[in-house]
Parts: sequence; C-alpha cells; structure tokens
Amino acid sequence: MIGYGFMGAAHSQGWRVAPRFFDLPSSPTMQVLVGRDAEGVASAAAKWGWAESSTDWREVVARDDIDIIDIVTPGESHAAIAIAALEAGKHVLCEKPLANTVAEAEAMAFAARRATSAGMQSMVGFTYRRVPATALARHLVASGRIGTVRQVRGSYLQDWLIDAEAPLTWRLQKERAGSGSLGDIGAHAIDLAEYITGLQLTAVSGVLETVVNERPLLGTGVGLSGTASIDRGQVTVDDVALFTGRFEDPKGGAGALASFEATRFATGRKNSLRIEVFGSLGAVAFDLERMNELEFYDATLPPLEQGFRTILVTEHDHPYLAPWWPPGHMLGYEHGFSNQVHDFVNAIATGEPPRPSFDDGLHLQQVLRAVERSSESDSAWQPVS
Ligand code: SOE
Repeated sequence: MIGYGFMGAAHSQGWRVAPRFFDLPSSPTMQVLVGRDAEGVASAAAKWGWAESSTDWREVVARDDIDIIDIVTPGESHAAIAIAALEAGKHVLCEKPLANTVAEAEAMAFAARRATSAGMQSMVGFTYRRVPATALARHLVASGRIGTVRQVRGSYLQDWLIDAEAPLTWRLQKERAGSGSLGDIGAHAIDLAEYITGLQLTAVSGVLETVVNERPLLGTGVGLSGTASIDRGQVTVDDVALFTGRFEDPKGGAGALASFEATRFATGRKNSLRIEVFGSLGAVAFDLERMNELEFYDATLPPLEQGFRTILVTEHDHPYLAPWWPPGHMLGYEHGFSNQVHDFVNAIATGEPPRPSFDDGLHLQQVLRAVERSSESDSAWQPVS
C-alpha cells in the first residue's frame, strides 16, 4: 500500500479484517507500507499490521513478491504509481478520484485496458458502493421497483473548513488534490448517483466557489522572517460546488435532471452524503449519516398505505451482510473497506474486471472537468466528453 494518511488507516483495516470475515479465494498478505517519511511510515506499518515499510514506491512496485498495489496517496501521484504498477504486472486499487486531470485519467485508463487483457485487475476506491444500503438501492432501481428515473438529488455536506484559520492542507492545494469539494466529495455524490440509477451523466451546468481564499500554512509557528507571524498560503481549490446534471436516457428521450451539492461549509453536517432517486413508481433515499437505513417509497401501494418507510439494511439477504453480524447489529464506515477488499480479491480470482473500473474513473474525471468548464463560462451547460 502506498500512502499512510486517513485512507491508509481505513484500507489497512479492510485488508486486515476482510480475510477474517469473508471466505476469500486467496488471502492477501499485508506486506509493505510505503511513505515518504521513514520513521512515520515504519510506525504506521507496525501499528496497522504491515510486515515491512519503505520510502521507495518504485522499488516496491518492481518486486516479484508483490501482486497488488493499493494507492492511497493524494491525487498528484495516482497516475505515476498506477501506470508503473500496471506495467509491472500488478493488480491496482486506486483511491478516488482516479486522478487530478482528465489527461492523467486517460493515460491510467489506457494502461488499465492493456493490463486487463493481460489478466491484471484495476478498480477505483469509491467505497460507498460497498455500503449495503446503496447496493440495495441499486438493486431496487435495477429491478424496476421505482419505475422510470425522473429526477435525482445528490449532495455531500461537510463542515470541517468552517474555521477560516483551519490550516492549508493538501486537499486545499490544486496541484496536490486536483480540485476541492468538487473532486474530493462531489465525486462520491456523482459516482453514487450513477451507481444507484445505472445511468451516466451526459452534461452539467455549475458554479464553483472558494469561500476562504488564504489560510495558515501547516506547522508554521514562526514566520520565515523569524517573527512570530504565521505564514499563510493561497487556497487554490473550490470550497463549494453546486451543479445540475442531465442523465443519459436509454429510451432516447431527454434524460432525467439531477442536482448536486458538495461543500465543506455546511455547518453541522459532518459527513452527510445523500442520494435521492425519484421514479415513476416510487423513490429511494440514502444518507451516509444513517448508513444502515434505506428510505423506500412504493407508489404502487393503495393510497392509504403510501409513505416513505425505513428499511433497516442488516438482513443476511442484503448485500455484503452475511459474513458480518446478526440482523440489527449495524455496520460502520470501516466495513465498506473490507467489503471492497472482498470484491477486489474476488475479481482477481475470477478474472472478472471489477467496477468502478479506471474507465469509470475517467468518465467521472470528465464530469468534474465539465463542471469546472461550466463554472468558468458563467455556468453554461457543458457536455461530459
Ligand atoms: C474528506 O474529508 C473525506 O475524507 C474524503 O476525502 C473522503 O473521500 C470521504 O469518504 C470522507 O471525507
């Protein structure tokens, strides 16, 4: 695994726990954790259960005893690492969003297509597809229980940047993260809306806004001038992304409209990823802050009985639940990462390319670019291409 930040901790838990709950066709070994700071990565490796640590990802990617490369670094290094790993014959799991630009995503998708033909699997880490309630929502839509999709709402609301003095971390720097709320959390809302509806966005219109334009640099207690001033840096990404989208229409019509919000300034909303899909026969609604529940509305019931009802998605018939707990005992944020390991290791064993693929990641990158282009052109509609 390359990287050892927040996703390093989450993915490590997935690799460590999945083999102990799922009957995997082969059991992954947590061999090497890679990071830039030798001391930091060695202590993380010991803490999370990796056999070795290294500061040289190129050396690790070239090793014959390594089969899988899991990339959990900021977006700036996804392309270099993923392409080198695929060309070295490794299976690759890469965190979202796939890349910082469409050009990088195109190169990664090209390398992945070539590697797939050689039996190497690659997947993008949109783990909210691995939450039982979202997989159930997809099943209900795919089986026609809400009829034709008429309208979709997607939002991802957080509030960790409300404090204007919160430091300038890598997520606030375009050259490191590619974009701000749009690609970091808006990407999840887009991917989940497309996953649940089974439809792809074809055009978008939106606006991006940076609310706080400069922040204290990390770790600056004394300014460069030697005084006790705090060095400050420019925020070069969006804080708020608001956009509408048009879905494809399999029947050749106009396609359903969607509205999306992604923000780190929604005071009080800590991690509220919400998707609502409204259809001709019903609706489904999911909120990550209530991740074991799915709201379902069945408009085919007798009028007196109609109303949103809450499905507690903890039955063993529900996706991913069987290896975990008895009904009603709930799953958490971390289970999505073990469910992801299950899906990826099975894809490697069966040779069946997993979703989301790098091509799915490229499409998503094109949606992000279309929103950026729209915001730069007075919110004019832009095609996703
Ligand atoms: C942002 O704070 C963040 O960590 C995203 O980067 C993750 O993708 C999301 O799952 C949780 O919030």
